Amino acid sequence: MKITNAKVIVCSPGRNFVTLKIYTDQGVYGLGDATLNGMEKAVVSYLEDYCIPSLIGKDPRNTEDIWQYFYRGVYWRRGAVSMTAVSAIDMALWDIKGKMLNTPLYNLLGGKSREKVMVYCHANGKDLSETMEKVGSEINKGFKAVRVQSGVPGIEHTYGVSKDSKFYEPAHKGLPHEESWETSKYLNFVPTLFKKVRELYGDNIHLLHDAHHRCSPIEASRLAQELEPYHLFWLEDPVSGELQEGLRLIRQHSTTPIAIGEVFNSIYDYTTLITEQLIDYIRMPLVHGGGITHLLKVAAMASVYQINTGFHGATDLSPVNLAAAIHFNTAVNNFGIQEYMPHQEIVNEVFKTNYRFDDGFLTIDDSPGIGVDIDEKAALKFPYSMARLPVNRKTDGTMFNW
Ligand code: KDG
Ligand code: MG
Repeated sequence: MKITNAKVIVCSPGRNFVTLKIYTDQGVYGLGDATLNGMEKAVVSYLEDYCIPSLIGKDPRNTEDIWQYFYRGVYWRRGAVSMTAVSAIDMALWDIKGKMLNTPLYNLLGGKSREKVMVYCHANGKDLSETMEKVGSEINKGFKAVRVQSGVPGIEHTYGVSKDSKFYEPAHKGLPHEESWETSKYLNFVPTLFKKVRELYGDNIHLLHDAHHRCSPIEASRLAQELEPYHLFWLEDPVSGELQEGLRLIRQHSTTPIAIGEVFNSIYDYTTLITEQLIDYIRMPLVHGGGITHLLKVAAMASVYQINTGFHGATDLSPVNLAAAIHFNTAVNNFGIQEYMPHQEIVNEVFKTNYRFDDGFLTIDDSPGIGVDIDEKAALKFPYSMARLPVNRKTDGTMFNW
């Protein structure tokens, strides 16, 4: 069996998505998500100019060898752009494998460990009272776990708060726009936010929060400690991922569970954090973390240390990634939770999906492979539209983490 061709499809039904389609001499094709928010074209170029020419003629069943070819075989390894390309290739090959064997992807990953996967949604509002309303409406939709973000008094922009009340989309058309930030105001406010949620909605709902890389280790330690009475499911990205030692300080001060790694792209980003048990959840998604082949290894390593998965699943990860993640989450023993931000309706004009949300859980049907298809004609109606993630400055103008 041979790979005969591959192409990259870029479309923008409401937001940009990059999809890799790999063709074989058996008439079966596979799809992989290659979307890297705000850097889409860099991945397109890496795939088209460097990867696809080397893929042609390879046997698509050799997922391990092809993964190693594009990772170990490459001198300039890792990095978000190249690992997103590797992820897309890997995902598409597993899709082909499932289709060839006429079985859903989860059967190739160990079969079902569970029937459905718990997801968390986002609730956010411009202030405390709007956020409380949103939490209530998400609980009414059946969600068992809610990520709570709120506008902070005295700060102009806060991560995770929608400009319009329907959905949260951090990328803006054109060049990056600038946001402003003050950590001290944020730190003073967040414990009040969670106190209020627990007062209004009780203890039977899982609560999550994303600090989005904006605290120093000692600030994050204070936040994690002050949130302890509200028993968070997790505190996400309390410090920036590069500073792994920072997680040690947080651990020394708090029992709030920690999730990290939506911007990671290799097992080497995780080895210290896993083996020293400095974290509780793996955020690195299939689309940026080397695909199924690599995440199976990361999840296996994490499982030894009783660390669970909690994959990134914002709307900038395409339905192909989400479906692949549901298969993965259905199969691995140490599944924790899956982030779920439903895509806009218009996305369904391009992607034909095979998953279903019901009462706080996602399930996947038995279509072979990943089970998502792309309507290329429909995709043509939505050409790429330049959009970038924001940049962030402290209120005195100092460049900061977004
Ligand atoms: O493109 C960036 C977003 O995916 C990211 O900011 C979302 O932090 C995020 C999350 O936890 O969903
Ligand atoms: Mg996040």
